[in-house]
Amino acid sequence: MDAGKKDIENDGGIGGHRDNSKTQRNGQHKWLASLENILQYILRNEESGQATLLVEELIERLRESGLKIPLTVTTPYINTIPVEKEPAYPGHREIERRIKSYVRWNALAMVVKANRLHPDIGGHISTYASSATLYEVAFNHFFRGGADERLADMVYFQGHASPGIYSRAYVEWRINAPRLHHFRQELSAVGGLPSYPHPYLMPDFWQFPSVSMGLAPIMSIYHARFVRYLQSRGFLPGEEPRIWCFVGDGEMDEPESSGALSLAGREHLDNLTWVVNCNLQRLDGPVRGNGKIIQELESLFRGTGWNVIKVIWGSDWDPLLAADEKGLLVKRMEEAVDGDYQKYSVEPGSYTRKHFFGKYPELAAMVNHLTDDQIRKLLRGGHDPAKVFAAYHTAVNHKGMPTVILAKTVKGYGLGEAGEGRNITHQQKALNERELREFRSRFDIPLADDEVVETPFYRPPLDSAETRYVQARRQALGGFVPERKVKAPALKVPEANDYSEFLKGSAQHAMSTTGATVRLLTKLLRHDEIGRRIVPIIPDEARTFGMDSLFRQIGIYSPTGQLYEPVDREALLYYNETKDGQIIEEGITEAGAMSSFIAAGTAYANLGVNMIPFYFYYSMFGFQRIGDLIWAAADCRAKGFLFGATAGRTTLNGEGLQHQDGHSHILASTIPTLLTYDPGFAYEIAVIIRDGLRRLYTEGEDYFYYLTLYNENYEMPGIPPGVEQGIIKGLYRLRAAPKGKSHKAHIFSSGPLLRGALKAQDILAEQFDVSADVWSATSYKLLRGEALNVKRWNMLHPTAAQKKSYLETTLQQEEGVFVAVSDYMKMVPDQIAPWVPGGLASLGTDGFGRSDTRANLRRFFEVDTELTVIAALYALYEKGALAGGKVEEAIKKLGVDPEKSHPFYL
Ligand SMILES: Cc1ncc(C[n+]2csc(CCOP(=O)(O)OP(=O)(O)O)c2C)c(N)n1
Ligand SMILES: [Mg+2]
Repeated sequence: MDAGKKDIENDGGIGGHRDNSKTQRNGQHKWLASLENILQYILRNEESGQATLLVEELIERLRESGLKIPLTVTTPYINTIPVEKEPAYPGHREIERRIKSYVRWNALAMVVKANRLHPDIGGHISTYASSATLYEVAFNHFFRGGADERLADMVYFQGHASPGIYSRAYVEWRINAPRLHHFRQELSAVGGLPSYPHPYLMPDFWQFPSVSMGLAPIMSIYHARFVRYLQSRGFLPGEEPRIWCFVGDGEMDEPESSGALSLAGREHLDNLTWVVNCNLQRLDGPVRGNGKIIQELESLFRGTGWNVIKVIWGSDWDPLLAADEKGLLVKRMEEAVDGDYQKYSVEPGSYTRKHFFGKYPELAAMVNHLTDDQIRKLLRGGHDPAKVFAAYHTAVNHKGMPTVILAKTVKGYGLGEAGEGRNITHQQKALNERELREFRSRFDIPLADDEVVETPFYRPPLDSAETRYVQARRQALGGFVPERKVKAPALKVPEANDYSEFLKGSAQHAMSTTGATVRLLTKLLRHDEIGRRIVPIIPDEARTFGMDSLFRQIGIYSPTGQLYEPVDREALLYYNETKDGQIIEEGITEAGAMSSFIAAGTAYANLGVNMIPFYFYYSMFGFQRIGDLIWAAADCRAKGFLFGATAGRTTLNGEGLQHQDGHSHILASTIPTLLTYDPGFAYEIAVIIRDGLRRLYTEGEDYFYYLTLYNENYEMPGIPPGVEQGIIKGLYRLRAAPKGKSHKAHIFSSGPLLRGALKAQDILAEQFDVSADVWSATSYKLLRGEALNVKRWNMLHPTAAQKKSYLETTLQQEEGVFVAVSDYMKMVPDQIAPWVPGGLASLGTDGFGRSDTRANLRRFFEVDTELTVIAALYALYEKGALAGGKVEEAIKKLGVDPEKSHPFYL
């Protein structure tokens, strides 16, 4: 470094200006000499890793001196790893090629067969056809398995490549032929195979769902980061697993794919390797027909701190590039756009000779010694095991940065006229006899012409050289991949008395359900067994939820600790970043926070350790914003607790249309394994969380929870006797009405609106001669689920003794009318209407939110105390128990304008 600096200084003026031509020439001469010195120095220091630093410093100083240095984030359109740096290939190339060919064949056969039997069943051939080498090199040499207590690598497979992954498992003798025969026929008696990677459907095989484009990329980044978090906190003492993510080049257009790249760069996640399969095509056509996706991605990744390895050209190109003294070949490679390259993959070699090489006579002359067929077969890098191996080898040994491998391939490679490089190839599922034979011959599958028609699966016998090779490689690498194994031992969760302060009420002290939950969390964090395992996750909203007290108590995770003196250092609750911090404070990324939830919530299966995510977020920015990731969490069998805070369309009062959530419970109700609750009191929350911890971490059930939390402060009552089961099941009588009235009604309510319902009870009794019981409906979703379950059983067993659901049993003796009111849309309580005797009249917050006071909003949405009273009276009128005039009188008396606008349409 010093020598380099000295040379620059001796020159006395890089970037300086000379004003006559003689001195200019002298200056140039000196510069060139200095440059040569620098170059020599750089080359001498290349191995020590100093070279990059030196070049960077040089550029920096040139810039400082005022020179306009062009920003270049791309490198030439050639392989990043020069031939002379490629390591020797450690495997048996010929055997590996045969194995790969069989995997290719079965992957194709399973799709063709399934579609022959069931023409609409779908499936994909061309994605795996383009990525077979990318996977096979990894299976034979890189993916580590989880035998011997070691943590297996976590691999996010490209979803549409799943036939290839099943086929690999078949060739490894892990899956049998009947299952391959039933690809996409999961409901068959033998148990088929799901279309795509779904841990929910194959919990001992797949680890991560990846087919909703963009989710796997972002999940993989947060997974790699979560592994570092666990290491920092002392949970993963052994060898670190690697996270691999295989992404489509079209998939890179999803915002989620690129949205978290800078996190991986910033946190130096060198345990993460991405492989972007750049087959230049997506579903409809080229990804960047008029440009070059590899170059575009290179600049994107480089700009966010990734190590980029381009694998563009196969070994056949090496001699051509070596002979390219004038740089014409590289120039032509850079000129051609992806649309051209796609064309070269479908046309004969003569076309490429004329249009690619032929543009410059000297370049054309360079391929005179090649036949058209040889030109056609010039391999792309992603199909060349030597190049792919070199890239993986470099990637896994690269320290301090995540690595992305941009591998150029051909979509539908090997399909020939049936689809290779064609725009239709993504959806190609049927090959005719001739096409099948050609594929068979191209990959030397040992099947006779007449056998090919039936597309039988093929795998070498158990004692064959190929099977032994496959098994030996996997054994050497520590077992099979993918494999999902639950190893985490059950936890001892807190006892009843740990919750007692939340059960006894807040004694005139007003607090919100959010505040109560944060207090409960603070308490649980101190618990011996589970305290350390809780992973609080917050996307920049801790102060809103009153969680800032946790900053100090357990620290915010930062891989670098705190390099600065925080401005609030003097305050008790200062912003405390530490290397072993427990809080994951994501910044403003709900998608990132949810990805952390998934990483933490699946640690019991993927990392052998039970972790308990508590993710607090603005409820409006949950299901609505990142619903697909929540769906993926369910698919992953993630466990943990989601807290939709600042919930309720009227309870979150000042924020208006884009913040006020009155429908997340509807969206949440679509997820089968999600247990949803809308609690109104601290004791309800304590009961739900206590039961949840037991179910998830002691009983080992694969569910997760959603609780809506509010910011309205009020006194928390103590728990009435005997209501725990009701809280958990979704409904219990909170306060019975005064007896001896002429009419009977019931009000179901939840969240903060419970208080309005209790007031309505008083008004109904005092002013309208109605005794109305108030019920807390903690979960309409769970009530409906159980009721449907019972009804279904009864329907299918009509002569057996008919069963009754909890809802039916609970309400069967009740008389009178039923109304429901919550801070959610009417459809939420309507879910249970079929089982409510005499039907249910629901009030709810249908419509766009407004910013105003709670009282005004509750009147506007017609969910306040007065409207609840009116709804009960009207229900009595509908039943014939009360005259219409009485209801009209009540409307007047209660000061409700009957001509007010309907909030849903306003
Ligand atoms: C979020 C989402 N949108 C759309 C799709 C439908 N889809 C499936 S594959 C595909 C094209 C994928 O192209 P690419 O990522 O380049 O993968 P390739 O098959 O070329 O490797 C599309 C649009 C999807 N699966 N997920
Ligand atoms: Mg593609």
